[in-house]
Amino acid sequence: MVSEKINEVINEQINKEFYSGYLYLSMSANLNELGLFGIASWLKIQAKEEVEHGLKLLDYLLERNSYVTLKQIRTPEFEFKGVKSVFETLYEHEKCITNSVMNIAKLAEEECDRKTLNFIEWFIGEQVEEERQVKNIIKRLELFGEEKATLYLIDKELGQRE
Ligand code: OFO
Repeated sequence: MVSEKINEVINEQINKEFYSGYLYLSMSANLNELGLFGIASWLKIQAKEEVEHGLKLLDYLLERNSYVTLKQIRTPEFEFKGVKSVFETLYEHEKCITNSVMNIAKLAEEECDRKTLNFIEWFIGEQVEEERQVKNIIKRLELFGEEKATLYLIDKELGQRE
């Protein structure tokens, strides 16, 4: 069993992962409406990954004979202000998630809970990768601008994600 504190932060993290899924999905639907099908598809795939992260945390609690408390998922706060702004919003969001995951690791370290520490390492690696991916898209949009031709190419490229 994990400690009460770790149990609580993991339950909060489950909620944050499902919220992330909601956020990516709401953006995906919006971009789909605008005709940016490739970026919409990229975002939808990421939404599925976020839900997987939530399930991975949930399974971990069950494996440790701990308690799963599913809290309410809030409505994503998102208003379309351009493609770069979508990824900037996501970058800030992912940085918050990274901090949140780091806090779980810190707590596990303080409590000498090696199992949780090992488990959460995977999430830290995943966050580093996600921040890098999103930042790379922003860099390219900054470099090439948000002209129609650029968006067309980026949309095509991101649409190849499987
Ligand atoms: Fe955004 O990746 Fe989950 O944690």
